[in-house]
Amino acid sequence: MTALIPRPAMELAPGAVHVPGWLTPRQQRELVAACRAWATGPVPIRHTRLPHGGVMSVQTVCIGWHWQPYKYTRTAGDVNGQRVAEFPRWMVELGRRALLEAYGDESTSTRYTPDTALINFYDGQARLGMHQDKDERSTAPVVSLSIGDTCVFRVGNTETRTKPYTDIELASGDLFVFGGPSRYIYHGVPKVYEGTADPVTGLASGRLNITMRVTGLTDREAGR
Ligand SMILES: O=C(O)CCC(=O)C(=O)O
Repeated sequence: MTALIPRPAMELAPGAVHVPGWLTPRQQRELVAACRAWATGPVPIRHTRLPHGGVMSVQTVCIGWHWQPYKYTRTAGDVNGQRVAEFPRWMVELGRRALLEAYGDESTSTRYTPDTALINFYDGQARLGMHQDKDERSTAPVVSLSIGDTCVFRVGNTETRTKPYTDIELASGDLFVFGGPSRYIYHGVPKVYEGTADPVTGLASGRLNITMRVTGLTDREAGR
């Protein structure tokens, strides 16, 4: 067996922190099992339809709040009209631990209460173009967890979807947090390295990415 070389945590820009290998194999397996269940319903995983035609190559299922370009609702009007699954308490705790790991700030992490997660599945051909996560009313950090195939994750700037950017690899178990001055960085996934997943996670192929966010919305404001 080849010895794994530990990869150090790295701050790519103020507030944008990459923590390689943060999730244990067991946690990855549990997350894969949970995501597999959410992918079946109440709102099944789908290729999101874009407003001007076309569909995203990534498949997405949401919990807590349903995202579609460019809004959050409790029910999935663009899929089957059902209310999305609840955002579980254990996921809030996981988000808090992730934030503590990335920023080392106890008071910020204990107040962090994500209420939605976008769960993306990438097969070998799927990509995600450069975009900002800006449909949330809250400016709280985004916590991203990766499982399965390694990908190239493009970390851009807050002004433009083009250069300057830095390409890093996100492997199975990696944590990436972006908040503070980096909350609105453009980012994307230009490549997935097919077949690099370790089946020990329960994901035989493809890449799973979970981004936890704080919508800052209430049911009344969202109208549902
Ligand atoms: O797959 C990733 O690592 C990023 C996902 C992402 O940017 C998003 O869901 O908005």
